[in-house]
Amino acid sequence: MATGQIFSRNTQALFYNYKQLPIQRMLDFDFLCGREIPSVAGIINPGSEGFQKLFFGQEEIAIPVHSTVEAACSAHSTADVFINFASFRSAAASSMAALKQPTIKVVAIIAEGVPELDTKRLIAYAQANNKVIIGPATVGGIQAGAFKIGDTAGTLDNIIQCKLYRPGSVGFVSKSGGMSNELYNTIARATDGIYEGIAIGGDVFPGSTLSDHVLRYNNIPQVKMIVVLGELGGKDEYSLIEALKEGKIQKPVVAWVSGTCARLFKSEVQFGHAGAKSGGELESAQAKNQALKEAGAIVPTSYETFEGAIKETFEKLVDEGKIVPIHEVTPPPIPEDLSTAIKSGKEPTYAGVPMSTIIEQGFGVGDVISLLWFKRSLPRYCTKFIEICIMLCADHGPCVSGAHNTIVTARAGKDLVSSLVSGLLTIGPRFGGAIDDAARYFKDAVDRALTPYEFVEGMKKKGIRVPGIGHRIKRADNRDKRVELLQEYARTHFPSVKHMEYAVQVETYTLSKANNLVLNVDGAIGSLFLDLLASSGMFNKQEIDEIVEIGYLNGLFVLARSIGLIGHTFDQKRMKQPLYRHPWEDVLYTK
Ligand code: Q5B
Repeated sequence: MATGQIFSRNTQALFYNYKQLPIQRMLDFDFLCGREIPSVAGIINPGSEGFQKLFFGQEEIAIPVHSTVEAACSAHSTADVFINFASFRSAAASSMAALKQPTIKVVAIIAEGVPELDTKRLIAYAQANNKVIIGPATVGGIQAGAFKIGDTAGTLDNIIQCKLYRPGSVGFVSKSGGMSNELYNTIARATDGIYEGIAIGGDVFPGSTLSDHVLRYNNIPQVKMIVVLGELGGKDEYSLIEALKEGKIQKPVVAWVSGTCARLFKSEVQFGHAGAKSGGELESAQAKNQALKEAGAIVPTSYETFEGAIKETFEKLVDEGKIVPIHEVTPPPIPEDLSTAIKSGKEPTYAGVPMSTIIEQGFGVGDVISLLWFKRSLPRYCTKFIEICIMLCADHGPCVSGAHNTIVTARAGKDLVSSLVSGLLTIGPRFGGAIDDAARYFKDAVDRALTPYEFVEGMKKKGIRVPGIGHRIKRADNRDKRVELLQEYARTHFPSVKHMEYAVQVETYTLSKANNLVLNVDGAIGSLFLDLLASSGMFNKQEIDEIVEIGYLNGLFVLARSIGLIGHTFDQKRMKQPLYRHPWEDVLYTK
């Protein structure tokens, strides 16, 4: 068991089993506390991957979803808390998987009914590996103003009432999660509030005990006094009593063990928790309260006088100057329904950048593309490059495949959208849609350090034409001006043009075979975009691989050529061109 702090304002958790409400409550709490980063780094939802949209304050965020514990831990190496919302059937296996991850230090198990043998195995593993388990059968815990587990402390209203958005001076531990909510309220009334509160859970074998947390609180300087709420059944409180007797706890402990009413029943009583049964005399609330008192804890005479005892202890510490009254802060107002608030009148944003900023700061369409496609603001030389691609690919005359289809469609009397779409549908591996494949193959060849000869001949053996090489009308002696302009811009502005230079070497080799095998506009954009991704410092390796794998780059040609195709549609309509019929002799047609 750890000896001090287990949470902070930077703590991030992995959340097992997607449950929207408790995750959103954690994020709302973060907002209330003014945290800078969300407390949930990732979600593990067995069998599915992707992202879940949630709100961090009024901002929409996408939390990554992973299909396994291992994948989540390797993607979020700084997340050290694992919040397990698995059912009692699968909680043990998933908790063990989490405990085995070196990055995970604390595992909170919410499920009730986890088999005791499984829990004992988890406890043994955690103890041997210096990890903390909170639960099973718990609501979790909270460090005020810093981090909260799942549904702990209930609604935002309750959190505000209990002043849990900022730290106080009291370390609190209880068995019951429901009663911990009650005590957060009581403590907020009687003192300056909670520093940390943990509900260890109501099972017979809790992953961490009351005394584990009390001993921890004893080592946390911000905790000035400790409040404990135990319950009848089991002997957990006795380890706390031993620690008190041995002088291991120097801070005042105010404790109450609930369940004194059990004596009113003639037979053994089982209360709500698996561990809360009257058992033998030693396990009775009366015996435990008496033993706690004898060991030096401050024990009231009844639950009703518990609050008074807490208040008195707190005030004594204030009088002694051991607690300096804290400076109150006002939490930010949280709209009751975040999604409604966002819909109603808030300025639209592109990847978090408000429209007004985009206009006021003179952003261009390249900036807008970088925000909407790549979800980040790229340096101006990159966004200018995107704009150059769009401008240079907007049109290549009326006779290229796409324009031809658009023109035929417009002349058949179809509307703008049909004409445009007809042209766009032509974009593919031979016409305009070779950018992604060019990037894929050039990247692979550069990564594997293939010579242009090895690369081109390797492609030939596989029967694949090199994407980005070859053109119907461009030749070695009739270069594509667009390619030259792109190369010139990149050579002047990019930190590195390694991939483009490789593509040029490939071109030198293919031109030795046929003089139309030039580096074409798709190949130039594909190779240069690899250089932009790799040398701008704005993308990590995984992101670059993802962009290349998903295939973002044909989007540049699609977007650009839409401009030209729309123009061709208008031209045909304006000039009232009749139905098109293709010359028979130009089509290979066999019966
Ligand atoms: N050969 C573009 O072919 C084209 C080869 C090759 C190795 C190659 C062809 C190709 C890769 C795809 C690509 C984008 C179909 C082009 C664009 C936008 C545009 C369009 C516009 C605009 C042209 C003759 C001989 C054969 C072939 C060999 C050809 N390409 N070998 N690697 N890449 N390129 N597409 O002229 O021995 O005789 O059998 O698929 O990058 O679309 O302006 O129109 O802005 O609108 O029809 O610029 O290169 O040549 O098929 O008769 O082949 O060369 O194996 O050898 P062609 P083919 P052999 S930019």
